[in-house]
Amino acid sequence: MEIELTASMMCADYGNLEKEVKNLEEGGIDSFHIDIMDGRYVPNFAMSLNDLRYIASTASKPLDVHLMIEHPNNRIDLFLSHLRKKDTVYIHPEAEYHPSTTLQRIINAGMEPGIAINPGTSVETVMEMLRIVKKVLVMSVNPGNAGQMYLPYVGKKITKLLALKEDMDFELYWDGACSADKILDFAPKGVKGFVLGTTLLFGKEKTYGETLQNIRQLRF
Ligand code: S6P
Ligand code: MG
Repeated sequence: MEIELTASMMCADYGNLEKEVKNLEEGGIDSFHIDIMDGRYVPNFAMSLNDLRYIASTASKPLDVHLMIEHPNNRIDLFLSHLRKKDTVYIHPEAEYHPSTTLQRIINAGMEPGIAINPGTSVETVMEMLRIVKKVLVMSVNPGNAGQMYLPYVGKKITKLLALKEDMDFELYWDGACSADKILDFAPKGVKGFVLGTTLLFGKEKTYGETLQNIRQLRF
């Protein structure tokens, strides 16, 4: 079973960002997760446009841009102009009056559109958008910070989404407090990819290559 592993770059060492990107790519990462925050939609500022621009200029693997900002439609071109066709842009439907318009702009620009679903957001409220996107990012922590605890009630929602994914033609991705036991549990059920942060990848004794290899050797 092939799973996609994405590095949450807000957890990287900013004093050595070029080296971090290089080590992650050499270690076998599949993509770079860029957490853009505005201090309004979420109570934090993590990464912003210049961080995205720098990583886009130095990385050869795709970017996975997670917009945690209010009304992304107002400023989406700023982000899209630095991205490539293989990159993904996730929006939070609650942050926009007309989220399907924003998703269409991402599609028109040639990028992959996605929606991010907060722990407190039900599947029913995003149902129509599941037909528009190919990627759904399920938040297993509240958006805003790395290093939080997994919220167990999200598991039931993942089960619901897994039952819909074939018919509605999307893949499911996991964001937040991702540990090896979560990958062992949810990858066989059909979760396609996992965002790796402080729980499993960053700030550890092991090199990125060792950690990523260990994950890929997990027996499902
Ligand atoms: C949270 C953000 C996530 C975190 C990631 C960090 O707002 O969207 O992408 O960066 O969850 O991973 P961890 O293992 O520290 O929770
Ligand atoms: Mg994220």
